[in-house]
Amino acid sequence: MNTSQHDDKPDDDSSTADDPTPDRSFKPPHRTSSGQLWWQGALAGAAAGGVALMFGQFVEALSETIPGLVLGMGEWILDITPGWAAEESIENLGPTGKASLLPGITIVALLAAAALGNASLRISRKIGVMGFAAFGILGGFTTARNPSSPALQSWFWSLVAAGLGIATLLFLLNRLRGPEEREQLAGPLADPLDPPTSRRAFLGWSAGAGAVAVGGFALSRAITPKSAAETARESITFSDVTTTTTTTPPTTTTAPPAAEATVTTEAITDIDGISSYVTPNDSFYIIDTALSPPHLAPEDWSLEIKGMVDNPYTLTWDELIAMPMEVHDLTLSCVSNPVGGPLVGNAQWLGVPLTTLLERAQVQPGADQFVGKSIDDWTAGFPTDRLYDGRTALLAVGMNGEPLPISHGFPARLIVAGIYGYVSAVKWVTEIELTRWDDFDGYWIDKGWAKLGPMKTMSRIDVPRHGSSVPEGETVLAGVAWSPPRGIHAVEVSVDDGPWWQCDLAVPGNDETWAQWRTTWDATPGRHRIKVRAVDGTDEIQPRGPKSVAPDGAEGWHQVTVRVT
Ligand SMILES: Nc1nc2c(c(=O)[nH]1)N[C@H]1C(S)=C(S)[C@@H](COP(=O)(O)O)O[C@H]1N2
Ligand SMILES: [Mo]
Repeated sequence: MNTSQHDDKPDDDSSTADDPTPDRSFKPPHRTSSGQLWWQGALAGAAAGGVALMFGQFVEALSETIPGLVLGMGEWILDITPGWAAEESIENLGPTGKASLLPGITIVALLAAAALGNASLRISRKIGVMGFAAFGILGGFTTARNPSSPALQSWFWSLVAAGLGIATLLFLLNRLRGPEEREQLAGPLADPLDPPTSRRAFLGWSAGAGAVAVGGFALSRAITPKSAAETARESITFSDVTTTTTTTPPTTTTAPPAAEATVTTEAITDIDGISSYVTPNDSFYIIDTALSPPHLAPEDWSLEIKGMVDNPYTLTWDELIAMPMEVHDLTLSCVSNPVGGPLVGNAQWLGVPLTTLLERAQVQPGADQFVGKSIDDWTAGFPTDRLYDGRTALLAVGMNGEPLPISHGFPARLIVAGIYGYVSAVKWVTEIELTRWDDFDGYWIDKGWAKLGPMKTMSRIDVPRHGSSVPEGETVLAGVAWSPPRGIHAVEVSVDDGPWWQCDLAVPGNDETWAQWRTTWDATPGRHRIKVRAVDGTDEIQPRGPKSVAPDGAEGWHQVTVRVT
């Protein structure tokens, strides 16, 4: 029909209409330039890849236990590259690296799919089919290897995703057939679209597939049901918990050695830009090796206390929250926090003292290491005698008046004053083992980090910010300083290597938290460098450094440069 559109190929109709067995092997549409071939194939491949990945997101959203294709891949990459960045950052990729891993995998997967689409169009569709099938197998492998995901279903849904990708790719490429081919396939009754119209149709279908991928991704986010852990967390109030301690925010100020502050507490705590005494849960730093945090419901949680103890036992959630608890303000820092960095926070923790748990277990002599292990097989250990020197050490269930957020270890974690998180603060903790110091090394130790991780004295300038401009005249300088469990005795600042002077301190209720400090400076025009250092509760000056974070924590006096106008 409509042969007028095929004037350039006058014998098209006759040759194909007479052929009872049309040749279905693909021939590249020679009428399109190779430039068009390049992007058309790539577009079809990327759209098909997007549809397959989107399907994986749906599986992740609806199953609760099967990771999506991207997450499965990310977990596998993290597992097969142990400590690949351990020399630079203790948290594998560091917080930003981890945040960009999943988007990075998505982009690489879409680029690979685009390359497959390109090759499918230029060389052979078999390449696209085989390539997508290979990705399906990789997806099956990576999603099924997670111990908490059902292997058979993970394999099945991953292969379905690959099949969807293949179907989408072939469908889109078929929109690109030239008229002669279409007629070869379907005979003279084929829909005789002109190449330009066909190309427009191809674009339309590809855009449609892309929209399905993007829309489906958004929808999979929206329909993700709450996990059992999230639902349980919302119903916990701790209203029946009895606490045997109380905490108070700072109410007095001091400026040692004068012991006489120049301002009220509010004049320190209310400064615009100073870190608040209590760090809100949603801005408390998060560091762990998990690509997505374990969702562990209290009814599925228990804590096994074992190893060198006379009375090993297992604690359930109901038993735990029936125990008398303590509440403590306590500052936690990551060993990879650089001087002036953000990986530190102060919170009010509710929990049971670890010594109470050990009393019941009856620790044997020689058990000089306390090891905690999490549901995701992460471990940390510290000397047992740290539990008996007076510092706070809790099996914590509450953070700032709420159940622990999922990402901070719900339903229970360890928290120990004055020891960096990597050797103490096990989140999602499910096991405590008493052992000998030489018999076990925690997760980060054989990756080159120090086995002992006492927190170093640190201070930070929050106000003014580094690189900011401040007006001439009296300028407020403010920040925080911490040295748990020794406490902060004084904070001093110096400008342009001039003399040090004492700051006002908002005095915290205990020595395990940070102290907010402030002072004023008569700013003169030009560029100036402001330095801070703290003096701890034993009158030791904060180490001058500078020393980088590996292997046992950064040292140095934080400084900011400002321009006074
Ligand atoms: N299960 C588990 N717990 C963990 C970690 C981890 O990787 N896995 N990281 C530790 C480290 S290095 C730090 S600094 C603290 C951080 O606790 P936060 O994320 O609640 O601030 O958690 C610790 N607990
Ligand atoms: Mo850490």
